[in-house]
Amino acid sequence: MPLTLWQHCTLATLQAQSTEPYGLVEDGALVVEGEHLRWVGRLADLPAELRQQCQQTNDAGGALITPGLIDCHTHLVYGGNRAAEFEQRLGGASYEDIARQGGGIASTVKNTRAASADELLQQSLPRLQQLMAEGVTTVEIKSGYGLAMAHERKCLQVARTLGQTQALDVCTTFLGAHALPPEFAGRSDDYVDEVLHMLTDLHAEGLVDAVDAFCERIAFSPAQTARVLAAAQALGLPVKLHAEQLSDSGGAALAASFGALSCDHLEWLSEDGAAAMAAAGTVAVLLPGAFYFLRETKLPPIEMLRRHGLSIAISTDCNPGSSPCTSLLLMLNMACTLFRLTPEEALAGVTRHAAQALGFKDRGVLAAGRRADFVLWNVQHPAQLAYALGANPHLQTIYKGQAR
Ligand code: DI6
Ligand code: FE
Repeated sequence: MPLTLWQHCTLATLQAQSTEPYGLVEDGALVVEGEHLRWVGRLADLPAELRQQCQQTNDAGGALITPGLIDCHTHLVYGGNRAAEFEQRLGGASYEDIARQGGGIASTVKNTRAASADELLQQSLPRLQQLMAEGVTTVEIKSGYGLAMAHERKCLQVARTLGQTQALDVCTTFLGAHALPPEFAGRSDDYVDEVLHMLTDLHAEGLVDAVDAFCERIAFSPAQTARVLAAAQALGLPVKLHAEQLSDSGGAALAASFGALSCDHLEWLSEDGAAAMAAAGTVAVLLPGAFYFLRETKLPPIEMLRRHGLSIAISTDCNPGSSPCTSLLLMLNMACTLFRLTPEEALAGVTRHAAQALGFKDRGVLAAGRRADFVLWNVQHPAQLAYALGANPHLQTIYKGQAR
């Protein structure tokens, strides 16, 4: 297979074992073989023999190169928008008030059900392209605005179509247990039965890569959540959980007991929850966009996450109600300014740790043998990626070894 050399660049490899911050390598070089990285290091250390085998040499023009960014938690396939609800909230109504009055997620469910697959695709594609314009090469997309077999199927199929037609990897997550649909009002246990039924069928159709639920007082109880996670486990599917976003319901410890890949939000996480996550190797996914957009004041317990040695990932949570956001770079900034993460932690949160939150071992760092997904940036230092607000210093994305 032909080899391609990239030189004249600084590498932020994000390798965990590096002694340099960000795994920085000055005067770096990458050798790409097919869809993978064959060699990563200082140009001066590139073995002459390997250099001779490179049929093509690309000058990166002094760019900073990072791994391709990974957005590990989105709900980007949905119909309509909730700008009117944004106005209501600015007038004083709370997110939970609106949800209880039948707005919130339920209003997006109405619009998502009314949209055809093609309409959903047309509405979702620009959001995906905005993420891609900032170097996203892997994205997770959840269902959860259909809440009935045909509509959950339609949303997951749209997500699959996006992955097949765009130059990035899409992982799907079934979030049937996102909210109670109106036709099941007062019958939440019956709806959980239906969620299990949908999961079985949609999994059999190859539409489900992982399973998530919203464990919250306005959504599903820990006992109901446990039923969903157990069903996923029985099918051999990895699980994730929206946990402790608005209250501490013990969801994180519950998800950890199922070996969850990640628990997400976590503003109200308890010490016991953090300990259970650490023991299970569960990633803590923080969503500063939702914190910001809902004007929350309860910060996720960052020091506690650090003390337990948890991997911290950062994501957009791209959704119409709590985080209508399609900029992972903006999330880097908010993770630092709002949550006091370091820029290095934030960047690891959208690369190495985001890969871990999706169960990928082949990406998220620049290292030999990993996927050749990387981004060239017009910055001198990786902290600049978290520092600037609203800038997009993206130059070029390489996905599976190919310019995108
Ligand atoms: N938590 C969230 O922040 C989103 N879903 C969830 O479980 C919000 C979804 C929405 O408001 O549409
Ligand atoms: Fe979410």
